[in-house]
Amino acid sequence: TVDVGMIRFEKGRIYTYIGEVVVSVNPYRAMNIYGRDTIEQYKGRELYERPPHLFAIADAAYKAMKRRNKDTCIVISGESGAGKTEASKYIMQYIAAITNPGQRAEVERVKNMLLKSNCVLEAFGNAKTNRNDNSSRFGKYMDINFDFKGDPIGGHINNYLLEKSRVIFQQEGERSFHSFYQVCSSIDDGGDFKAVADAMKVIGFTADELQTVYKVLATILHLGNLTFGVDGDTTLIENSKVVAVIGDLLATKEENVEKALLYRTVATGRDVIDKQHTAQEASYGRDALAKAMYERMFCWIVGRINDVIEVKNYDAKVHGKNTVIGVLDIYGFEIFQNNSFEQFCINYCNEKLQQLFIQLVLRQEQEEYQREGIPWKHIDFFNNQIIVDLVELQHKGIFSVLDEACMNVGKVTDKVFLQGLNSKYSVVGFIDKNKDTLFQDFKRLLYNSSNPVLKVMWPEGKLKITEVTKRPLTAATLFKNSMIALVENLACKEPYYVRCIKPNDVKSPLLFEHERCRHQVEYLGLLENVRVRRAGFANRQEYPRFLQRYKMISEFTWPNHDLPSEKEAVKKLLQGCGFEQDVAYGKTKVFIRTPRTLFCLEEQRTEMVGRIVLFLQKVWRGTI
Ligand code: AOV
Ligand code: MG
Repeated sequence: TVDVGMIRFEKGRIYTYIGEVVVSVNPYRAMNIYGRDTIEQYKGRELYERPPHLFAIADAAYKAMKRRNKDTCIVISGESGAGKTEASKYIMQYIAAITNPGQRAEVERVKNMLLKSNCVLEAFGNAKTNRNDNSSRFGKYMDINFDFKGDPIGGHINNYLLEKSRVIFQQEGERSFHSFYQVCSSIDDGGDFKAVADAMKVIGFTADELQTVYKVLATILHLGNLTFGVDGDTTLIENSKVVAVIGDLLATKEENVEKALLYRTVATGRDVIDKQHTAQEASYGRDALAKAMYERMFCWIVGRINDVIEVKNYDAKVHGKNTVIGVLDIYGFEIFQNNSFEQFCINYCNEKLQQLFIQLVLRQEQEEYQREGIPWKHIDFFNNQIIVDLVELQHKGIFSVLDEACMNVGKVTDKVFLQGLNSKYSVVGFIDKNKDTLFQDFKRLLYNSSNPVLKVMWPEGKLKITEVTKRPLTAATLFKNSMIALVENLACKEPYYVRCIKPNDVKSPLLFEHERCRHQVEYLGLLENVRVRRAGFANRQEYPRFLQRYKMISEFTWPNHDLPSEKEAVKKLLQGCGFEQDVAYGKTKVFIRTPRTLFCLEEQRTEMVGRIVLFLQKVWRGTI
């Protein structure tokens, strides 16, 4: 399998099928295979009629949605830098290109918004890591809604856990989110600044909203310069000029900023007092503020995009159900020098999706054979359910242990957590990151800003100190719940898979590291995937479609057949060609065991088509 992958990679054939799963190897160079002409070649075609391509899977998902009125989803997985985000963009471009033949203005508007949203979300949610220069630091699931004609009429984006700690800390060789460099116009980010600003304007962000975004970015940068000291019993801000600047940016008084940074208001019984932070607490608060402001702004941006792209004026009673294609592009599996809470969540997310892949690919296959009345023998899988359980099981799972550790205020530290958790991860910061505390004072500060855009980002700041009692859910619990909901959502759609492989660690278009690829093939479960397909049938096609395509290769079916059904006609055709041993006949589909048979059929077809054309030309010229 891996050797085949290598040969294909070296020939620039970056896509390969395992059944209906597309395996994609990152080429690390611009490929001339995404243009208009290629799109035309795949439009409306069946999977095996053209060389493997992302477009074919996008088309399959689209056709299933349109023909059978089914919700479908395209799940893109693979480790960091393997090419998921690029794939998701090509898929969206393809869908945009093949829809709306009538050029309806409203549909064009929606398509434009959906495509433009990518650039905005990448600016704010992606960053350079040591594995990928444009690494997604958030998970993204986008629904595209279609009307009864099969044209996009809207969409919705769900975002998952942004790696906000990047705002205050990056490992060596990494950067913060692209957006910061874009506003500072450093390196080659200056040009992107304009592109992102333009995209935001097109989407409908107002000038005030854009200004607020820049102000939040600037505030976060200034917060990074803020240092605290002590003078006797008093904690103080060492560079108080920065506070004035922040006050300005946040449209609030300088002294309010200072107070929120140095004190927290606590309710003791009925009394409300101001308690001074230690310098350490103040630094913690400053960092929490920077992270929270960024995360909140990111979610707000997603929300604003959703406002604009959400389906409007669609009456299901008149037009029938609007159907959906979901595209999932998450942060891929990653291991760094130091791995923390974020890597733990990201990798858990990948395990969760792997579990879904195992269940669905096996289930789909089994169901299909059952439905079609074809005998099936079970194939064993490595089931990663134990890993998922280890993380998410109630009471016993790592997330539960972590939550428990976080409940025991004061007593439990990261070290205590580690005692119950002998893992490869550095647990430093797990407790804090899971609790994800932001002092209420900051929420009130931002809510009370006279900048209305900033204010809407912080609605809970209107609560009085005595009203805030509920213990918020921890970051891990929120993430776990969102992953469970995501998987449930995907499971009720018809799934299509893209499995991305990263050929090397040096971003080279020339290097196919055998061992590295073998490892990915293994942990992605592709070997089992191949085994299941081999035990079963590589290809299946509905009888009418099959007949339509290959009828010219048999005297029994060309130009017409006189058999009682299309199924009988297909049988006769295949018997006549000597492929009887390699096929099985289901209720509605013919199953072909080896791809070889299919290629033979294709070859014969091509030859016959050539002969027919030649014949017709002769007839035309009157030489016959
Ligand atoms: P990822 O989404 O899988 O990683 P990307 O899609 O960002 O990975 O791909 C990483 C880089 O590989 C891109 O920036 C391109 O330079 C290159 N690349 C990927 N696919 C192609 C392609 N089809 N053609 C040409 N170049 C490509 V992460 O978000 O880090 O998990 O979290
Ligand atoms: Mg990505």
